[in-house]
Amino acid sequence: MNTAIRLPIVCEAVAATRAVPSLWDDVARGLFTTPRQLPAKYFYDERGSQLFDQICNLPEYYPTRTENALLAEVSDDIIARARPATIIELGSGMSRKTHHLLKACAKHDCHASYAPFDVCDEVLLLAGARLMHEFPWLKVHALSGDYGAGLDHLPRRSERNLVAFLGGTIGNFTAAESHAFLTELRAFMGPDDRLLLGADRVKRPDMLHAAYNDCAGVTAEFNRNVLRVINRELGADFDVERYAHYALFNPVESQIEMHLVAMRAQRVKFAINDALLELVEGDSIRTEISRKFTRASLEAMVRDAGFAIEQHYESRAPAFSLVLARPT
Ligand code: AVJ
Repeated sequence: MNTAIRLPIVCEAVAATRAVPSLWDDVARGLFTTPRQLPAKYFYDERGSQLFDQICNLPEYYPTRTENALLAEVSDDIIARARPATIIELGSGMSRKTHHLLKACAKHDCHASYAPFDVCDEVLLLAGARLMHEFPWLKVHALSGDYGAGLDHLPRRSERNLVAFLGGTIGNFTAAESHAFLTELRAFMGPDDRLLLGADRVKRPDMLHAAYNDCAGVTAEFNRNVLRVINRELGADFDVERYAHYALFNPVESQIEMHLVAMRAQRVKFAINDALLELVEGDSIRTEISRKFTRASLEAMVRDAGFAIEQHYESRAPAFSLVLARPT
Protein backbone atom coordinates (compact mmCIF):
# COMPACT_ATOMS: atom_id res chain seq x y z
CA MET A 1 0.00 0.00 0.00
CA ASN A 2 1.18 3.46 -0.82
CA THR A 3 1.07 5.62 2.27
CA ALA A 4 3.18 8.49 0.99
CA ILE A 5 1.78 11.91 1.70
CA ARG A 6 0.75 13.51 -1.54
CA LEU A 7 0.96 17.14 -2.37
CA PRO A 8 -2.34 18.80 -3.20
CA ILE A 9 -2.99 19.90 -6.74
CA VAL A 10 -1.63 23.32 -7.46
CA CYS A 11 -4.03 25.44 -9.50
CA GLU A 12 -2.72 28.59 -11.09
CA ALA A 13 -4.76 31.17 -13.00
CA VAL A 14 -3.29 32.07 -16.38
CA ALA A 15 -3.90 35.71 -17.20
CA ALA A 16 -5.25 36.56 -20.64
CA THR A 17 -2.87 38.04 -23.20
CA ARG A 18 -5.74 39.89 -24.84
CA ALA A 19 -9.40 40.49 -24.22
CA VAL A 20 -11.64 37.91 -25.84
CA PRO A 21 -15.08 38.83 -27.19
CA SER A 22 -17.90 38.23 -24.74
CA LEU A 23 -20.83 35.97 -25.59
CA TRP A 24 -22.86 39.07 -26.33
CA ASP A 25 -20.12 40.40 -28.66
CA ASP A 26 -20.14 37.11 -30.56
CA VAL A 27 -23.95 37.01 -30.68
CA ALA A 28 -24.19 40.63 -31.83
CA ARG A 29 -21.61 40.04 -34.53
CA GLY A 30 -22.69 36.53 -35.49
CA LEU A 31 -26.48 36.46 -35.31
CA PHE A 32 -27.51 39.93 -36.44
CA THR A 33 -25.74 39.60 -39.80
CA THR A 34 -25.88 36.85 -42.41
CA PRO A 35 -24.64 34.21 -42.87
CA ARG A 36 -25.40 33.72 -39.17
CA GLN A 37 -22.73 31.93 -37.20
CA LEU A 38 -21.48 31.36 -33.67
CA PRO A 39 -18.10 30.20 -32.30
CA ALA A 40 -18.18 26.50 -31.38
CA LYS A 41 -16.85 27.07 -27.87
CA TYR A 42 -20.21 28.06 -26.41
CA PHE A 43 -21.67 24.54 -26.44
CA TYR A 44 -19.72 23.56 -23.38
CA ASP A 45 -21.57 24.54 -20.24
CA GLU A 46 -22.17 21.74 -17.75
CA ARG A 47 -24.99 20.18 -19.76
CA GLY A 48 -23.11 20.67 -23.03
CA SER A 49 -20.02 18.98 -21.63
CA GLN A 50 -22.15 16.06 -20.47
CA LEU A 51 -23.72 15.80 -23.91
CA PHE A 52 -20.29 15.89 -25.51
CA ASP A 53 -19.22 13.03 -23.21
CA GLN A 54 -22.24 11.08 -24.44
CA ILE A 55 -21.30 11.86 -28.05
CA CYS A 56 -17.86 10.38 -27.46
CA ASN A 57 -19.50 7.05 -26.57
CA LEU A 58 -21.92 6.94 -29.51
CA PRO A 59 -21.39 4.09 -31.98
CA GLU A 60 -21.39 6.54 -34.92
CA TYR A 61 -18.91 8.98 -33.36
CA TYR A 62 -15.58 7.31 -34.12
CA PRO A 63 -13.01 10.11 -33.42
CA THR A 64 -12.72 9.78 -29.64
CA ARG A 65 -12.28 6.04 -29.49
CA THR A 66 -10.04 6.07 -32.55
CA GLU A 67 -7.72 8.69 -31.14
CA ASN A 68 -7.74 6.92 -27.81
CA ALA A 69 -6.80 3.57 -29.36
CA LEU A 70 -4.08 5.25 -31.41
CA LEU A 71 -2.67 6.95 -28.33
CA ALA A 72 -2.63 3.63 -26.50
CA GLU A 73 -0.56 2.24 -29.36
CA VAL A 74 1.92 5.07 -29.89
CA SER A 75 2.34 6.75 -26.49
CA ASP A 76 5.50 4.76 -25.82
CA ASP A 77 7.07 6.07 -28.98
CA ILE A 78 5.90 9.63 -28.29
CA ILE A 79 7.37 9.63 -24.79
CA ALA A 80 10.60 7.98 -25.94
CA ARG A 81 11.05 10.74 -28.51
CA ALA A 82 9.86 13.74 -26.51
CA ARG A 83 11.12 12.69 -23.05
CA PRO A 84 9.07 15.49 -21.49
CA ALA A 85 9.65 16.97 -18.06
CA THR A 86 6.16 18.45 -18.30
CA ILE A 87 3.10 17.48 -20.31
CA ILE A 88 1.03 20.58 -20.97
CA GLU A 89 -2.43 19.76 -22.25
CA LEU A 90 -4.52 22.51 -23.81
CA GLY A 91 -8.25 22.01 -23.29
CA SER A 92 -7.64 19.05 -21.04
CA GLY A 93 -11.25 18.53 -19.89
CA MET A 94 -11.44 15.30 -17.91
CA SER A 95 -7.93 14.34 -19.07
CA ARG A 96 -9.15 10.95 -20.23
CA LYS A 97 -6.65 10.65 -23.08
CA THR A 98 -3.69 11.66 -20.95
CA HIS A 99 -3.73 8.32 -19.18
CA HIS A 100 -1.88 6.59 -22.03
CA LEU A 101 0.85 9.23 -22.12
CA LEU A 102 1.38 8.99 -18.37
CA LYS A 103 1.46 5.22 -18.47
CA ALA A 104 4.20 5.47 -21.06
CA CYS A 105 6.02 8.00 -18.85
CA ALA A 106 5.98 5.53 -15.97
CA LYS A 107 7.29 2.79 -18.22
CA HIS A 108 10.15 4.97 -19.46
CA ASP A 109 10.99 6.19 -15.98
CA CYS A 110 10.18 9.62 -17.25
CA HIS A 111 8.25 11.02 -14.30
CA ALA A 112 6.89 14.07 -16.01
CA SER A 113 4.64 16.53 -14.27
CA TYR A 114 1.26 17.25 -15.76
CA ALA A 115 -0.02 20.75 -16.49
CA PRO A 116 -3.64 20.59 -17.69
CA PHE A 117 -4.92 23.91 -19.04
CA ASP A 118 -8.68 24.40 -19.07
CA VAL A 119 -11.36 26.98 -18.37
CA CYS A 120 -13.09 25.03 -15.64
CA ASP A 121 -11.45 24.90 -12.19
CA GLU A 122 -13.70 22.13 -10.85
CA VAL A 123 -12.97 19.89 -13.81
CA LEU A 124 -9.22 20.57 -13.48
CA LEU A 125 -9.24 19.54 -9.84
CA LEU A 126 -11.42 16.51 -10.42
CA ALA A 127 -9.35 15.28 -13.36
CA GLY A 128 -6.10 16.02 -11.54
CA ALA A 129 -7.16 14.10 -8.44
CA ARG A 130 -8.17 11.10 -10.55
CA LEU A 131 -4.84 10.99 -12.33
CA MET A 132 -2.88 11.36 -9.09
CA HIS A 133 -4.77 8.42 -7.73
CA GLU A 134 -3.71 6.33 -10.70
CA PHE A 135 -0.16 7.69 -10.85
CA PRO A 136 1.02 8.34 -7.27
CA TRP A 137 4.30 9.87 -8.49
CA LEU A 138 2.50 12.47 -10.58
CA LYS A 139 2.77 16.18 -9.84
CA VAL A 140 -0.20 18.10 -11.21
CA HIS A 141 0.15 21.80 -11.82
CA ALA A 142 -3.26 22.82 -13.11
CA LEU A 143 -3.61 25.96 -15.19
CA SER A 144 -6.97 27.66 -15.33
CA GLY A 145 -7.72 30.05 -18.14
CA ASP A 146 -8.72 30.40 -21.77
CA TYR A 147 -6.10 29.31 -24.30
CA GLY A 148 -8.02 31.34 -26.87
CA ALA A 149 -7.03 34.48 -24.95
CA GLY A 150 -3.34 33.95 -25.66
CA LEU A 151 -0.37 32.10 -24.22
CA ASP A 152 1.89 34.96 -23.10
CA HIS A 153 1.28 34.16 -19.45
CA LEU A 154 1.33 30.40 -19.74
CA PRO A 155 4.17 29.32 -17.42
CA ARG A 156 7.10 27.43 -18.94
CA ARG A 157 8.19 25.46 -15.93
CA SER A 158 10.67 23.24 -17.74
CA GLU A 159 12.75 23.13 -20.89
CA ARG A 160 11.19 19.93 -22.21
CA ASN A 161 7.47 20.34 -22.55
CA LEU A 162 5.19 18.09 -24.51
CA VAL A 163 2.33 20.35 -25.52
CA ALA A 164 -0.72 18.25 -26.32
CA PHE A 165 -3.75 19.53 -28.19
CA LEU A 166 -5.93 16.50 -28.71
CA GLY A 167 -9.44 15.47 -29.68
CA GLY A 168 -9.43 17.10 -33.07
CA THR A 169 -10.40 20.47 -31.61
CA ILE A 170 -8.05 22.16 -34.10
CA GLY A 171 -10.72 21.21 -36.66
CA ASN A 172 -13.18 23.59 -35.02
CA PHE A 173 -10.95 26.52 -36.03
CA THR A 174 -11.00 28.05 -39.50
CA ALA A 175 -7.77 27.84 -41.51
CA ALA A 176 -6.88 31.39 -40.43
CA GLU A 177 -7.68 30.70 -36.78
CA SER A 178 -5.67 27.46 -36.80
CA HIS A 179 -2.71 29.26 -38.28
CA ALA A 180 -2.88 32.04 -35.71
CA PHE A 181 -3.24 29.54 -32.88
CA LEU A 182 -0.41 27.24 -33.99
CA THR A 183 1.87 30.21 -34.63
CA GLU A 184 1.20 31.48 -31.14
CA LEU A 185 1.91 28.02 -29.76
CA ARG A 186 5.14 27.89 -31.74
CA ALA A 187 6.22 31.20 -30.21
CA PHE A 188 5.58 29.81 -26.73
CA MET A 189 7.68 26.71 -27.35
CA GLY A 190 11.38 26.23 -26.81
CA PRO A 191 13.73 24.12 -28.99
CA ASP A 192 13.33 20.96 -26.89
CA ASP A 193 9.55 21.18 -26.64
CA ARG A 194 7.30 19.01 -28.78
CA LEU A 195 3.78 19.50 -30.04
CA LEU A 196 1.34 16.60 -30.08
CA LEU A 197 -1.66 17.44 -32.24
CA GLY A 198 -4.73 15.24 -32.78
CA ALA A 199 -6.78 15.81 -35.91
CA ASP A 200 -9.56 14.01 -37.72
CA ARG A 201 -9.10 12.93 -41.31
CA VAL A 202 -11.30 13.15 -44.34
CA LYS A 203 -13.03 9.90 -45.19
CA ARG A 204 -16.19 8.57 -46.83
CA PRO A 205 -18.81 11.32 -46.56
CA ASP A 206 -21.44 8.88 -45.28
CA MET A 207 -19.23 7.98 -42.31
CA LEU A 208 -18.58 11.64 -41.55
CA HIS A 209 -22.25 12.39 -41.92
CA ALA A 210 -23.27 9.59 -39.54
CA ALA A 211 -20.80 10.78 -36.88
CA TYR A 212 -22.61 14.12 -36.68
CA ASN A 213 -26.13 12.77 -37.19
CA ASP A 214 -26.40 10.02 -34.60
CA CYS A 215 -29.58 7.97 -34.38
CA ALA A 216 -30.06 8.73 -30.69
CA GLY A 217 -30.19 12.46 -31.39
CA VAL A 218 -27.47 13.35 -28.88
CA THR A 219 -25.60 15.57 -31.34
CA ALA A 220 -28.86 17.38 -32.09
CA GLU A 221 -29.33 18.09 -28.38
CA PHE A 222 -25.69 19.17 -28.10
CA ASN A 223 -26.18 21.54 -31.02
CA ARG A 224 -29.39 23.05 -29.60
CA ASN A 225 -27.66 23.47 -26.24
CA VAL A 226 -25.91 26.57 -27.51
CA LEU A 227 -29.33 28.26 -27.65
CA ARG A 228 -29.95 27.26 -24.03
CA VAL A 229 -26.62 28.81 -23.09
CA ILE A 230 -27.59 32.03 -24.87
CA ASN A 231 -31.04 32.04 -23.25
CA ARG A 232 -29.52 31.72 -19.82
CA GLU A 233 -26.50 33.99 -20.21
CA LEU A 234 -28.12 36.76 -22.22
CA GLY A 235 -31.70 36.49 -21.02
CA ALA A 236 -32.88 35.46 -24.48
CA ASP A 237 -35.99 33.43 -25.33
CA PHE A 238 -35.00 31.12 -28.18
CA ASP A 239 -37.71 28.50 -28.52
CA VAL A 240 -35.04 25.80 -28.51
CA GLU A 241 -37.21 22.88 -29.68
CA ARG A 242 -38.19 24.80 -32.80
CA TYR A 243 -34.65 24.72 -34.20
CA ALA A 244 -33.68 21.71 -36.26
CA HIS A 245 -30.23 20.17 -36.04
CA TYR A 246 -28.71 20.02 -39.52
CA ALA A 247 -25.18 18.72 -40.02
CA LEU A 248 -23.59 18.07 -43.38
CA PHE A 249 -20.20 17.34 -44.84
CA ASN A 250 -19.06 20.05 -47.25
CA PRO A 251 -16.52 18.30 -49.50
CA VAL A 252 -15.38 21.56 -51.11
CA GLU A 253 -14.22 22.94 -47.76
CA SER A 254 -13.57 19.45 -46.38
CA GLN A 255 -15.50 20.22 -43.24
CA ILE A 256 -18.54 19.18 -41.30
CA GLU A 257 -20.86 22.12 -40.78
CA MET A 258 -23.45 22.09 -38.04
CA HIS A 259 -26.43 24.36 -38.34
CA LEU A 260 -29.58 25.14 -36.42
CA VAL A 261 -32.47 25.86 -38.74
CA ALA A 262 -35.54 27.78 -37.58
CA MET A 263 -38.61 25.65 -38.23
CA ARG A 264 -40.82 28.71 -37.92
CA ALA A 265 -40.45 32.45 -37.67
CA GLN A 266 -39.41 33.76 -34.28
CA ARG A 267 -38.76 37.17 -32.76
CA VAL A 268 -36.05 36.43 -30.23
CA LYS A 269 -35.85 38.93 -27.39
CA PHE A 270 -32.61 39.53 -25.50
CA ALA A 271 -32.95 41.03 -22.03
CA ILE A 272 -29.44 42.36 -22.50
CA ASN A 273 -29.51 45.64 -24.48
CA ASP A 274 -33.22 45.09 -25.28
CA ALA A 275 -32.16 43.54 -28.57
CA LEU A 276 -34.61 41.82 -30.89
CA LEU A 277 -33.60 39.22 -33.47
CA GLU A 278 -36.12 38.44 -36.18
CA LEU A 279 -35.78 35.05 -37.80
CA VAL A 280 -38.01 33.67 -40.54
CA GLU A 281 -38.75 30.01 -41.20
CA GLY A 282 -35.69 28.39 -42.75
CA ASP A 283 -33.18 30.86 -41.35
CA SER A 284 -30.04 29.08 -40.21
CA ILE A 285 -27.24 29.60 -37.73
CA ARG A 286 -23.93 27.84 -38.36
CA THR A 287 -22.85 26.68 -34.93
CA GLU A 288 -19.70 24.71 -35.73
CA ILE A 289 -17.25 23.69 -38.40
CA SER A 290 -15.19 20.55 -37.94
CA ARG A 291 -12.45 20.36 -40.53
CA LYS A 292 -11.33 16.99 -41.85
CA PHE A 293 -7.72 16.85 -43.01
CA THR A 294 -5.74 14.79 -45.45
CA ARG A 295 -2.34 13.62 -44.29
CA ALA A 296 -0.82 16.29 -46.51
CA SER A 297 -3.13 19.17 -45.54
CA LEU A 298 -2.53 18.47 -41.86
CA GLU A 299 1.24 18.42 -42.29
CA ALA A 300 1.14 21.59 -44.37
CA MET A 301 -0.82 23.40 -41.66
CA VAL A 302 1.67 22.34 -38.98
CA ARG A 303 4.70 23.23 -41.11
CA ASP A 304 3.28 26.62 -42.09
CA ALA A 305 3.15 27.54 -38.42
CA GLY A 306 6.91 26.93 -37.99
CA PHE A 307 7.13 23.27 -37.06
CA ALA A 308 8.91 20.26 -38.52
CA ILE A 309 7.02 16.96 -38.48
CA GLU A 310 8.88 14.47 -36.32
CA GLN A 311 6.39 11.65 -36.57
CA HIS A 312 2.95 11.31 -38.07
CA TYR A 313 0.96 8.47 -36.51
CA GLU A 314 -2.29 7.36 -38.05
CA SER A 315 -4.95 4.92 -37.02
CA ARG A 316 -6.32 2.16 -39.17
CA ALA A 317 -9.71 3.06 -40.69
CA PRO A 318 -11.52 5.18 -39.66
CA ALA A 319 -8.54 7.48 -40.13
CA PHE A 320 -7.39 9.80 -37.35
CA SER A 321 -3.98 11.46 -37.01
CA LEU A 322 -1.59 12.30 -34.21
CA VAL A 323 1.25 14.53 -35.29
CA LEU A 324 4.38 14.93 -33.22
CA ALA A 325 6.19 18.09 -34.27
CA ARG A 326 9.13 20.17 -33.17
CA PRO A 327 9.72 23.90 -33.60
CA THR A 328 12.01 24.89 -36.46
C1 AVJ B 1 -14.65 18.98 -30.06
C2 AVJ B 1 -13.62 18.65 -32.16
C3 AVJ B 1 -13.90 16.88 -30.76
O1 AVJ B 1 -15.62 18.57 -33.99
O2 AVJ B 1 -15.96 16.45 -33.75
C4 AVJ B 1 -18.76 16.52 -31.79
C5 AVJ B 1 -17.08 18.46 -31.38
N1 AVJ B 1 -19.30 18.45 -32.52
N2 AVJ B 1 -19.94 16.41 -32.39
C6 AVJ B 1 -15.82 17.57 -33.29
C7 AVJ B 1 -18.34 17.82 -31.88
C8 AVJ B 1 -20.28 17.59 -32.82
C9 AVJ B 1 -15.87 17.71 -31.78
N3 AVJ B 1 -14.55 18.11 -31.20
